[in-house]
Order: sequence, then C-alpha cells, then structure tokens
Amino acid sequence: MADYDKGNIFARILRGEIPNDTVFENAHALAFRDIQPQAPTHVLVIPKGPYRTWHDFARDGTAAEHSAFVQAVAAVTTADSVEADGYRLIVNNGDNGHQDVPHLHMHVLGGRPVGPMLKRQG
Ligand code: DGP
Repeated sequence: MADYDKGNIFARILRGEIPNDTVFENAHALAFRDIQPQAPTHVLVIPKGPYRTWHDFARDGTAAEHSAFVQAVAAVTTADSVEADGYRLIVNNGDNGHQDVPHLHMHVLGGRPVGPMLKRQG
C-alpha cells in the first residue's frame, strides 16, 4: 500500500489516538458517527486495513474484509433504524470524487429525506 498515508485522521482513529463515537465494530470494519453530521444519521464505515479508495479495497482487500464491510454497513442501518424510511450510501473517491480523508469510508446518511443525489452545476 505504497500510497497510503498512515497519518490520516481515520488511521489515527483506528489506532485509538483520536476518540470516536462508535456505532458498530467487527473484525475488519469500524463504524462511527461523522464529526460534521449532515443528517440525523451520518455514520462513516471504514475498513480496518490500509485502503485509500474503493478501488484499492476492491483490488487488495480479502473476501473476509469485503464481507465484514458489507455486514458493518447493514449493522449501522439496523442500529439507527433507517431501513424502513430509506437512506443513502456515498463513497467519495479521489480528487474528482471530492474525497477529503484518504482512508476509504462509506457515508451512511438517513433520518430525513436527503434530496437529489447531485446538484446541477453551471
Ligand atoms: P469525505 O469528504 O468523503 O472524505 O468525508 C470525510 C468526512 O470525515 C467528513 O464528513 C467529516 C469527517 N471527519 C473528518 N475528520 C473527522 C474526525 O476526526 N472524526 C469524525 N468522526 N469524522 C471526521
């Protein structure tokens, strides 16, 4: 994982250097509340391994890690009871995807209607 920055904020959360509001954890994934929530439910699900993007995780992650990640996302939607009314999953990747933190994270947003997916620009 040559281009993985071990000093990124989510790596520090995984090492216990920064506190987090954990919603769910399993062997390969951690879910915690976003520090700047944009909806009543705004949880970030991250793999515990050093993956920067979705494509890094898809390419280099193990089947066990992939399964644990999917299970963690489902556990979050169950924990916050957003399944019935619906929710949105977002993964920002790289510059065009407007990814700020260079450790793969999936946003789980719900608890209110979250609006159209993208704003028209220009
Ligand atoms: P993105 O733009 O997709 O890379 O989203 C990064 C998210 O991470 C953003 O919604 C704010 C959140 N975030 C940044 N720093 C922290 C932190 O220290 N703790 C928590 N819980 N969330 C953070």
